[in-house]
Amino acid sequence: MTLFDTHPPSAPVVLASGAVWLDGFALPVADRICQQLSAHFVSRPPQQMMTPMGYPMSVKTTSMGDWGWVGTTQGYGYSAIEPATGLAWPAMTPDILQLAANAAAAAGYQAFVPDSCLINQYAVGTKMGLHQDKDEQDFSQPIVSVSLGLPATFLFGGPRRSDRPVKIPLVHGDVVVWGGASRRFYHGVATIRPGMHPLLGAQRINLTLRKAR
Ligand SMILES: O=C(O)CCC(=O)C(=O)O
Ligand SMILES: [Mn+2]
Repeated sequence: MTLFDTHPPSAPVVLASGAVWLDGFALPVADRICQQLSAHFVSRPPQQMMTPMGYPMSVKTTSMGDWGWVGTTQGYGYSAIEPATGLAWPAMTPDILQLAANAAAAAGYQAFVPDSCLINQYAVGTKMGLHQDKDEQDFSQPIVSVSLGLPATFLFGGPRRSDRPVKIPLVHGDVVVWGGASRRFYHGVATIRPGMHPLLGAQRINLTLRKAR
């Protein structure tokens, strides 16, 4: 099922209990955040993490904050150190922290203070399979997911992998927040189609903000 044939919807869209799509919520700060990301990429270029099965993930990732999400053949989890450089992750920028708190509040989650910002870089032709975010310690905290650059079809399912996902057409500046009853719902991203974004070119960038510890 496709939720909407045309973008944008007129108001925040409830996707499931505890899950909200905030259309264009990040637009006022998107330019600034894109500049901050390109500065971050100079010293911390996104890397292909590994799956436990020993395959490289198609999406490249880097992080900001106290904890960075890492994938190795030993498994998935959070690390205070970037594996490629042996360095601590740079702090989250104030703009990103504020956007996360504001989006969470708009979705009904007050006082959200993430300690991890995973930055996913999708080239054309890459995707992210259905999965649950379950490496965090406190599932009472929501997830804030910011989309920048090329459009993507976000797949938002249910508590079981077999639950049929809804297809959400995300564009630059959209934010999805999920928590509460849907905190561990399966989700993923369909293959990114060719295109050219005026600010970011032929890529999509996703920020996934979480409280890891
Ligand atoms: O790119 C997205 O929109 C989702 C990313 C995601 O689910 C993840 O990194 O866990
Ligand atoms: Mn996820």
